[in-house]
Amino acid sequence: MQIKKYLASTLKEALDQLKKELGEEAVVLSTRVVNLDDDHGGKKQYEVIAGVETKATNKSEKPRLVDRIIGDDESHSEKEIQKLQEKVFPALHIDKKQAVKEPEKKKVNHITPARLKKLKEDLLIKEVFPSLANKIVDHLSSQADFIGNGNFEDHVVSSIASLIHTSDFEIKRKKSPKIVGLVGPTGVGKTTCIAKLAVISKIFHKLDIGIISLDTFRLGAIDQLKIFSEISNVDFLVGYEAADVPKLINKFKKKDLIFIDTAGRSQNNAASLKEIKKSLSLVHLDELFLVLSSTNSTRNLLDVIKKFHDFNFTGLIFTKLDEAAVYGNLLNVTGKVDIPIKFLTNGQVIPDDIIAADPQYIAKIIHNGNSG
Ligand SMILES: Nc1nc2c(ncn2[C@@H]2O[C@H](COP(=O)(O)OP(=O)(O)O)[C@@H](O)[C@H]2O)c(=O)[nH]1
Ligand SMILES: [Mg+2]
Repeated sequence: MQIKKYLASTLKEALDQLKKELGEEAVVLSTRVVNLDDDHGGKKQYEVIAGVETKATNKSEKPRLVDRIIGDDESHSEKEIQKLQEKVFPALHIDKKQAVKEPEKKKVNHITPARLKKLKEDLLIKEVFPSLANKIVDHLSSQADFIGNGNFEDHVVSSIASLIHTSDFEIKRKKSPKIVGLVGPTGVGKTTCIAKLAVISKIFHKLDIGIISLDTFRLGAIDQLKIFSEISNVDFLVGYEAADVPKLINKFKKKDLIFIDTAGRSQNNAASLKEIKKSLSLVHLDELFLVLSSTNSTRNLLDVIKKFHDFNFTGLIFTKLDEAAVYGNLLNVTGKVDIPIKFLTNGQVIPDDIIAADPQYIAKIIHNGNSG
């Protein structure tokens, strides 16, 4: 469309002028009375804006709205045309605005539903509880803006780690010895764990260590510790009944750290558990660790936890990580009980095969299935 503005002292004059120039097909787009400033005589004038359809220019078959208006009539300022456009073609104006709008940057979402579905399936294979797998997936969805293609795995590990409760084992030397007891089912690795912790505390932290064994039930249990104490030069005492325990602790009153090893009795033997509990109740324990084998299913672990509940244990030790195939049970258990994991053991070698529990490490082995 060719658009032109006409100014005349009468409306008729203006219309005649535009018809002469634009032809009979010209359409009046707007009329108004304008007061010319003093430089132009200060008189009233009629302003008529009219337009006429033109054939497409050779610039392009279908010129854009802006080209059509601005390109065809240089006598109009761009601003004027803009105003006119808004007034006369409100609908087109909106179209134009939309047409020149910055194309919205497409947000690249790296955590696609398919990827999250695959992650959830993977977590279920690792024997993570469905409710916790959902929690992890939901957490990742809520973090979508921060997750790129390269850091997805890191976010998965962090998300799992955020659900794992661990705490450090304090081994500062104090006036009175720190007393630590270990309880748990038969053969999970309590004695081996004490041997590892005793050697590390003695050799690396230069602490004076004492071990008290209350395991007079299993054949050879005392010999096992006796040989160890001879080799490692760690003092070792045996308690045969509950009443012995305070006396033995008293004998070790100059020590920095005392470990109490308990009988490896079945958690289904309520009488023997009661006996162990009675022995431990006669001394003030700074910490009591429940030792669990990571090769056990979540259900079995939760059953053990239930049976040992009355012991008021303060930390968990997961053993035999080297023998487990999946580690979802570690997450499930810490998700159920608000007790921190203290240590993990991953082999029989004393003292090498023990590590302080760390949420990121545990999350990694849950996700990758590798305790290496
Ligand atoms: N593979 C593996 N074996 C372990 C680990 N911890 C302990 N054991 C072994 O498990 C068996 C029982 O360990 P023990 O300390 O006597 O268990 P307790 O009855 O709980 O005192 C022994 O043969 C240990 O060498 C571990 O982390 N990995
Ligand atoms: Mg033992």
